[in-house]
Amino acid sequence: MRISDQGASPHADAIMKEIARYDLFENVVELEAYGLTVVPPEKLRTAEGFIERLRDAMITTCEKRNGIPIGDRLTASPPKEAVDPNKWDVLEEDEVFVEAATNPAMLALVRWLCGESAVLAGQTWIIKGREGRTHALHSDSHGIPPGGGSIAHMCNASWICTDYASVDDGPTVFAPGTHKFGRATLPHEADLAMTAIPTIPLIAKAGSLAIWNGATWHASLPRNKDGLRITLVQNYMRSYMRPQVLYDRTVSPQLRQKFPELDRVVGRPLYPYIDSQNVDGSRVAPFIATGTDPYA
Ligand SMILES: O=C(O)CCC(=O)C(=O)O
Ligand SMILES: [Fe+2]
Repeated sequence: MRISDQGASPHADAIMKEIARYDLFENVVELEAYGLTVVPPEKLRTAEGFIERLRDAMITTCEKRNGIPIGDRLTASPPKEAVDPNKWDVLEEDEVFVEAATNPAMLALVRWLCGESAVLAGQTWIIKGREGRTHALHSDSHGIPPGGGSIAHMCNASWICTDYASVDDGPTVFAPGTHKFGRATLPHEADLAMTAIPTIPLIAKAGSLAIWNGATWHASLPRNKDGLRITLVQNYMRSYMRPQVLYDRTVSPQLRQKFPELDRVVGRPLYPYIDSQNVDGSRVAPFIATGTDPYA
């Protein structure tokens, strides 16, 4: 018997079918056990040239917004002060960012973690050379106090646009299983060199997607080689969270019409917490449904 065929749990069933369609069961188990998973390019079924277009769009947008030439990504090494400003909210810079935000296999895992009503909450680049930024161990689930560990409140779905072949690439590192702690790092836990928590570097080829429960502790290493590590970071949140951008208000009707899945994932103003004057009635019931169903 296949439980998702029985119709008793419509939200979980719909997600389960997508998980099956894209052969993501191992990824789901990794998300549960470790709080992170890496989906290889073959499972993501992206269009030919997608990851190159995404990579180039980040470079072009950064050059344009920050008024700098980045040059050859295989040799460039700009300081973080040059590439880190203005890195958020790239969705409407290029349609490749919409493709990245609406990849169906990725959304199956986003919805597994944050429910069918998950919303796109922020999108930003990482462009990192030898002088690039590093991070201490942290959780991305900001705003969730200790005790909130039994469900994912947000998740991070990051497109890997250059190979992460070894620690010298300056990759993200993860502390598997820490999503179960349900809290952020304390000061004595955050320093990678000092912490007693075991960590693993993210090793993945360009075109992969790394996705983690926002509560999973992670950090990043310095880059010890020429050229750039390039990543598109995407945050998805449950609808009660306070997203970084109110895409429900900003995304144009034209873009919504062209990309129906974007229309769904950015949503519309939500009664009563976001905009009580301009409510989308069709979103009220799904929002209330999350009170009894974590997959809603
Ligand atoms: O991969 C990295 O450099 C870490 C970035 C990070 O902390 C994040 O995307 O939340
Ligand atoms: Fe983070």
